[in-house]
Amino acid sequence: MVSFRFIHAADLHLDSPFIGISGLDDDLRSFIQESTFRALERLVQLAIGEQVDFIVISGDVYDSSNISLRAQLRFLDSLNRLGQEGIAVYVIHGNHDPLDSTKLSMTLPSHVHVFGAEPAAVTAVRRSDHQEVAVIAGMSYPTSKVTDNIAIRYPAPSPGLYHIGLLHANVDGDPQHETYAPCTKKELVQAGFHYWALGHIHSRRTLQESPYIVYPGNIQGRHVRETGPKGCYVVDVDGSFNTKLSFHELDSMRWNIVEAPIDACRDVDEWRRSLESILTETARANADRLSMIRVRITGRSPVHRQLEGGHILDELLTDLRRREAAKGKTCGYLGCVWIESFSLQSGDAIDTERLLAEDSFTGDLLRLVRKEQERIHDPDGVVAKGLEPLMEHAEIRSLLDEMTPEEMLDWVRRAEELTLGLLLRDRSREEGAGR
Ligand SMILES: [Mn+2]
Repeated sequence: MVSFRFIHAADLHLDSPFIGISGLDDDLRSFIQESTFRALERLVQLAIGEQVDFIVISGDVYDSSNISLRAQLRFLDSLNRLGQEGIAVYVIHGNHDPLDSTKLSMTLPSHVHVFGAEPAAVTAVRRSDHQEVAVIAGMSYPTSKVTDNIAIRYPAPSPGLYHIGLLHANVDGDPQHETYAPCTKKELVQAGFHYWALGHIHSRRTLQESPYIVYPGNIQGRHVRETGPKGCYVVDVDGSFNTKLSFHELDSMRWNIVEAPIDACRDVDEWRRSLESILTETARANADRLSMIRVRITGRSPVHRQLEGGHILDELLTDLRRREAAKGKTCGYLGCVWIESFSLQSGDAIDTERLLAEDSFTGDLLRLVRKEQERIHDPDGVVAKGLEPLMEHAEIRSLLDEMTPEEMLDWVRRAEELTLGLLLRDRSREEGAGR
């Protein structure tokens, strides 16, 4: 048996439209819309630089089943360049780009193998001497909704070669993602493959190391719920099938959530300066990419009241963006820090622990709110009941459905903060009047 090297990538989501990011000018918008292609470009360069024998792509090459010609041509161009280097490419399609997608039918070069709608296996060879090194099994989604367990239908491994399974699936039913091609980790282990090259879940995770069961994550984060480095794995397999993975970043724009606490700040300007130093630090640590940032304003101090009322945050946001947009035009946006939004989660200088223990209307209310925060998804809870009328509107419903539990919780916390503010203001007035 001989050693070889391959790249495992997934979820390229080429030509993601990046809608819903506000405040962008045309230049910055096109930089961002180019980012999935730039990540593909970096993937090609990595494959050539690392001299890999082949690449496997585990589904969702394209973002939408209405595939743009632009995305198809850019992908084809990359494939051709890999072909010139003798690097074979094995592809499955997933729920975003199933086989029945609308696209121009194109003849793909012979070094590219796209798996069909039934599980099948092909043999991969080493680039330098054409020795057979691996058996690659896979299946593309025929339509966007594959709800049966396809992994158990993959061809059984034969002795001798290293076995790689390409699978676009939700393994062990991660509730945060749509359940397509459901299967369990146990079933994958029992299949007898050496490496399950997964796609679908966009956060990078290794479910198991023996055999390897790996989600490399997508190659470019697309929104604030896809934070952190994005890229692919270079996988080295030695003559005894020992497998070694190394992660390589491919993203040119990275999503971050940073905290900017107000606790230690006496006034807004002091907080603004602390924010500036956070942004400077982020820029320094991310000199070769654009940083997209959601700033979570946390902590308790009188600064909260100033940030909440008026237009301070709006105006600060406009100014910081204007500055970065100007800088970006000279440096091509690499090293720039763009604030996606401020998320105000701070509060007044209130002792909530004391209020929670208090026998009063405010105490009762606070205890109720805390209880409801814990059962935020309970259909009988106050939050779900309160949202019921909104859920009857299709568009609002789809927006609400997209919210993460954390975002939902942020709303409730904010409601708590606003209510407490009003109640305590009234209380201090009454106390003032009674004196
Ligand atoms: Mn995907």
